[in-house]
Amino acid sequence: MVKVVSIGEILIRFQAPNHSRLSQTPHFDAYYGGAEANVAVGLSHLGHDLTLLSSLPKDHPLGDRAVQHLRKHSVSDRLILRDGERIGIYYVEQGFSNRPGKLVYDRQHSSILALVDRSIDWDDVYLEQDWLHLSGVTPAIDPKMRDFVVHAVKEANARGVKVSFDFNFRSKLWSKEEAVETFKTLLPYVDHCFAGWKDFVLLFDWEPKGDTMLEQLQLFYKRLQKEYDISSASCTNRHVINSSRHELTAYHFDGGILHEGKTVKFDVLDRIGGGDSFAAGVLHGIFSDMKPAELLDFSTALSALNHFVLGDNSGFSEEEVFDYIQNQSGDVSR
Ligand code: KDG
Repeated sequence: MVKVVSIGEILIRFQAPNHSRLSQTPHFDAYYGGAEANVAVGLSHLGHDLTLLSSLPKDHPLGDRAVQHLRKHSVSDRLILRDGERIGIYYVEQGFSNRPGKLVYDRQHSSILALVDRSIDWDDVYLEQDWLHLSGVTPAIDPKMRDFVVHAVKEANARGVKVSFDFNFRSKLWSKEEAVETFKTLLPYVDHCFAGWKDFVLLFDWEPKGDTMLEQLQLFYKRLQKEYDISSASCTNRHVINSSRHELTAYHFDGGILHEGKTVKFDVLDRIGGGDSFAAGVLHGIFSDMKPAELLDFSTALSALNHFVLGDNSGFSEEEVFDYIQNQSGDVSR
């Protein structure tokens, strides 16, 4: 069991049910999400000890409900401040066939910004912790969060706490230039990075060299290793056949070698949080000393499973993931 702190915002997703349109729906389904909280939930179900550092509004029923969400998944709320103005929300309209979905954020002035004004006791945050997980969503929320996140990774490094970072670029929250500047500041403190060469092409105006995806990724990860001393990295390459059928191949770079997973095709009920489940699967593989092939099978399967469940996080155990890898018939055992 590894002790992990994750830093990020818990958001409520209000989704127009049954593929109805946001502009027309008479009611919404509600789910609790947030990229880093999703990874925390995923890792907790895989047997690790998780704590989320965040803030939620005080004396607020939805803030209370978000705390219950963490507790239900055995993620510690020890580092959840009850402060700040409001809970962040996002609205989702699901696509169907070739009609694309829609996502609208409503998260300005949300409670997580209260973290910036507090003096955080980093000795307490990282007390007996092994690992910190972060993503590019948190520094994107507000310019004030950037320094906070950089400070958090430096404090982790100073205490020998390992750091994983998922680029998770959200173009609706910040510009490419802002993201690149922040990522370049953060990367030297990161041990494991979740990013693909497509992120590099988009964000760093990188000219891909090499003919195949594998060659391009290999060059990209070598560069991450050389310039930022990243020891391992992973990503998925997703091919969207249509909104309800996807194809996924995962890659993992470790010890200077790039490993490619098996390509899997699967039906999609809800794709949100699939990347966070992949990240939880990879981290679990690293924590459990899985060989690269097993780590890739495991994290790809966990990501696929997340697509079969409504909601941002799904909470599968290690046993359930291995069962799924061995028996993908979809039959119920009685
Ligand atoms: O990765 C899933 C997240 O994107 C979702 O839970 C909401 O954190 C979120 C965001 O900022 O998009």
